[in-house]
Amino acid sequence: MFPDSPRLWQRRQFLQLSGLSSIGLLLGGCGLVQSDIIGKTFEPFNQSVEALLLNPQKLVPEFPASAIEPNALIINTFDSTPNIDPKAFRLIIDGEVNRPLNLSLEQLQIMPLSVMTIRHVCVEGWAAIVQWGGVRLRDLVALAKPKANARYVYFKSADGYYESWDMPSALHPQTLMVYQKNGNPLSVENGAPLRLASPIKLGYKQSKWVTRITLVPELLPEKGYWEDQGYEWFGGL
Ligand SMILES: Nc1nc2c(c(=O)[nH]1)N[C@H]1C(S)=C(S)[C@@H](COP(=O)(O)O)O[C@H]1N2
Ligand SMILES: [Mo]
Repeated sequence: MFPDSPRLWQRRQFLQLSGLSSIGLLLGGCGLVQSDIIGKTFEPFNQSVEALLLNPQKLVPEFPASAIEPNALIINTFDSTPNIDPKAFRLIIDGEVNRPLNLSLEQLQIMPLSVMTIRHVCVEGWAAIVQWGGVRLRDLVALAKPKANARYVYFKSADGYYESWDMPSALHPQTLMVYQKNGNPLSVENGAPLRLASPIKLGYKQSKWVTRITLVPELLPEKGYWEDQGYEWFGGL
């Protein structure tokens, strides 16, 4: 359905990126609804990626902006802070997708901005109400046209951190790839240019400096930086 010519492909991609909305993604005429991602078996406990994209899950209540605790978010980085040139930055989305993506920060920033004020909870015993702004991960996954067998999502970070998430959590409407914190551009220490943020997962699931998102059918022996040292994998809140 998508022409092989890189130029045509880029044009299609740009049109889709610039006109993107969750509803438009699935129902709009941009050629995004593909017969190959519709009509696969519905698994109740382990819902298919297409069912999850069509049925957004229940929203977690958010806080008003007045509840933001500007100094409560403690920088928590296991090693050193990577310095990524935002101009050279690319987010790769690959694995079990029909259309692997390689997106610049600019392309991410022309997609619809979602802003949410939520509580960040670290297992080390602190929490902070933070406002995050960025792109819904579900929109990015939909854009990459996931294959029916995609069940988990791996996040690779520039500091060597890695994480894996279950598909329902990754496609939750409040799971965002963010580039703003408390109304400002994300700082390098907090994960710039792009990090994960979600009110449904503990802090260690929320990878900073994400450069690659890979959809996979099964979990690998490596499940996450902290998980591989004994932390619980699901990390739900
Ligand atoms: N790449 C990367 N992401 C990471 C971490 C890390 O060390 N490296 N630490 C995690 C932990 S334990 C927490 S609590 C949050 C902290 O985010 P902050 O440093 O922006 O407060 O980032 C998470 N994401
Ligand atoms: Mo944490």
